[in-house]
Amino acid sequence: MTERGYIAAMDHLELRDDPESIARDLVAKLHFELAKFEGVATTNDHFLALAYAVRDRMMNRWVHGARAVLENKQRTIAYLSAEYLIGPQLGSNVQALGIEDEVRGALRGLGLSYDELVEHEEEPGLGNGGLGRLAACYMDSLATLDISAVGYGLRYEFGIFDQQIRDGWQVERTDRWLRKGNPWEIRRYEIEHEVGFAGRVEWHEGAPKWIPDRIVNGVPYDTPVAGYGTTRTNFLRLWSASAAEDFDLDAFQVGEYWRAVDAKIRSENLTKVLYPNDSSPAGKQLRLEQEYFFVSCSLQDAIRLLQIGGASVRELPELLAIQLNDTHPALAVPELMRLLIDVHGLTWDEAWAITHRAVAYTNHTLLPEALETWPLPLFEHLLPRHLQIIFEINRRFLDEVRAKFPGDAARLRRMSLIGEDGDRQVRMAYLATVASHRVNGVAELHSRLLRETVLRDFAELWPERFTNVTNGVTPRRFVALANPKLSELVTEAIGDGWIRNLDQLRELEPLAEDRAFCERWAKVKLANKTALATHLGGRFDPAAMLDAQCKRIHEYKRQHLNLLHVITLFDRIRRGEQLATPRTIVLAGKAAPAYRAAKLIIRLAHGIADAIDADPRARELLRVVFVPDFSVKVAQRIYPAADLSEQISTAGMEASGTGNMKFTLNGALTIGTLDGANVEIRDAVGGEHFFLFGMTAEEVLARKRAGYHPRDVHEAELSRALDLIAAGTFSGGDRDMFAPLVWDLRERDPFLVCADFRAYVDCQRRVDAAWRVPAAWTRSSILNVARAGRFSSDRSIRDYVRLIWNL
Ligand code: NBG
Repeated sequence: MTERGYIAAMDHLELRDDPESIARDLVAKLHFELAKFEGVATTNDHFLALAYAVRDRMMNRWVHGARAVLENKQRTIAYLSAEYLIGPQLGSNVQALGIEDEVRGALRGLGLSYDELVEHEEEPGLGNGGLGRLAACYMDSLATLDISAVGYGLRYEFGIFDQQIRDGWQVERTDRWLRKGNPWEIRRYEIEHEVGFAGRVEWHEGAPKWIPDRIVNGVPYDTPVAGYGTTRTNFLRLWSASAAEDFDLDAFQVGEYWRAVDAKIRSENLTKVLYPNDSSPAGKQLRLEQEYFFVSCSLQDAIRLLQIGGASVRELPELLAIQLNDTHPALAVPELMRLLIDVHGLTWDEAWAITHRAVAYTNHTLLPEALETWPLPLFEHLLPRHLQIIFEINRRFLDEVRAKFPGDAARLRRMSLIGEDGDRQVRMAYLATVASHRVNGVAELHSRLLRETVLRDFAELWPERFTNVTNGVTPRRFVALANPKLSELVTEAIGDGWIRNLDQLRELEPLAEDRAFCERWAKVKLANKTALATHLGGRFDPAAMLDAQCKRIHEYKRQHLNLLHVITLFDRIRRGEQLATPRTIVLAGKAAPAYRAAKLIIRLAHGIADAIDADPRARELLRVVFVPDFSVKVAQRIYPAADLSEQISTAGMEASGTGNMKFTLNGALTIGTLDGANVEIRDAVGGEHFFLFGMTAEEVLARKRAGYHPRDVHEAELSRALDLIAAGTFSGGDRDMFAPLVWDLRERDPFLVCADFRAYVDCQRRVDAAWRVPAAWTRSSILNVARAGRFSSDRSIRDYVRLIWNL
């Protein structure tokens, strides 16, 4: 095609944003893309047609952004993450384009409802929780801050399971998110990368050559990520596995048709399903295959992009910053080394210098069971060449340690990339740390504990390598989109600059003293609560305090501590105490399918809800509502409605939390421990506007070291609560159902639920008292929002730029 012809044709492609043009385009999509007409078109057809019309309006920007990456004009961030929880896209894309009024107008003209189509969209659940959502917030901020970035990941055919509740139990259902089509993604047919598995390594004239015995192709699907208030549009590039050869011809010829397609099925299984973050990562070959597959595709792709732009691999660190989102992509280290040495012919030292300058690692957990290690035999079988490379990295690394700490054999053993405790394993966090030029935790406390505990030896060796970037959340989705009423009020008061510069919320501070403003603020909250109550079928009174805990169900997050408080309130009511503050306790979250204790906690929440419902006095004052199938979409409904945010993990265990920030930014007050980013939230909003309780991380450690046993906690209300559970009060008389839970709390209590019980319950009394002074509560709510600007993911990304990426 000639450039002249192209430009001339492009001239006619101008898409206008007035309602009439949008309506015309929508109908054209219905007709030309979907082959539907008025009368037979379903809601899904209308949704798809609108999505296509919106996507077209993103294309100009998108093509532009892709060109900037190709032309190597600035350093591009290659964000490597096994999870992206991006949420529904229609609303946020319309928001980024700034055409909501026009789209609403267009739909009105067609007799359709925008809200209904937004509600119709099924979100891609390509992540488990905070980690995946963080990646999505960062993609949003990168685009909004006009930074060139590609988010690399996996296109799971089935994302995180759908949670249903049957008789109070969690039941998992396959998440078939693609079954009605995905209008946002574009498959790139011209790009395909080969990824090898297993086989052997041969040496030719001193050079290693890996001969894999299985090849899987990676094909990319791109999803645009539009910046807000800028034309920058980056993209997510998610890899899907496709068989290298659709048929094994030999097998086909002997008539074994089933065997002919066997290889295809096996290859494509690779990206079938997201791992739902179960207790232990060991023994999961498919997971290791997924991790290698996505890392290899992504690095091959990044190098390809660089070369299209005319650069050589030696320039890689100038043009690319590779960020490892936890250790799931840590195989990027040996894979980049392999590509540079075996494929591009560099020496070890050259390759190592490039890798070290390009790669940085973010740690997201201190929990030992969540730190990835791979059994050596499995690793060697699947990735023989990579294991050689890791051995060589380890040999050189241990030499460095030996030079700095001569004669310290224990230290060498502790730091080795190959763990020797029991069976030998590859330690992925150590591998990532050794290769990276920067390692960060995700909140001040977490980064400190990382340096002092899990990575202590490494921090002693390379103190300058360690840094902190406190997590953040995007105000576009979690305030502007999720909470239009509050956003309107804020914008009316201080203008709309806060959406791109969240520190401007500070200007709300004086308004906390303004009676009229406070009243309007309280009205917005009530309206949001009413909307949630209606959505949930009117199961609670919006005037009651809405107390919410929404996150994955995990013992360290202590949903059971929350439930013990609810039981205590229930018990007090039954014993005739006058409860002055009515509460609705909203719980939401998924339990990993193999995590029995977590599933039992969900069952207990339902048992308590039923017991309260059955008691006429209790149900006047207390309500427990479990909202099933927590997702980004559900979260967007709950945050705006919450009065109280439960952030009650055992201190030292929650790396950061990001739900805590989302609740705060929507005007909820927090009851929380000094854990993760709670510490910084409390510092920011002020201690008098935050309900603090419980042991500190240091106290938790000391208590455990001193030999903690829950038996030593003497709390009458706690004993009563546990007795009620054990007696079958919440299980229709069944004394066995919750026995494991009660036993664990009485005999082990690894998360110190019993030890923190009294402090928690007393703190809840302070919450109740505060709630009874509505004016003061509202004032605190406003000040929480006004002072939480630093929890924008824009600030986090600026920190990454400054401390890690050197853009
Ligand atoms: C999670 C932490 C959260 C944190 C998110 C995002 C993992 C491994 N870690 O506290 O538990 O907010 O990461 O950093 O999912």
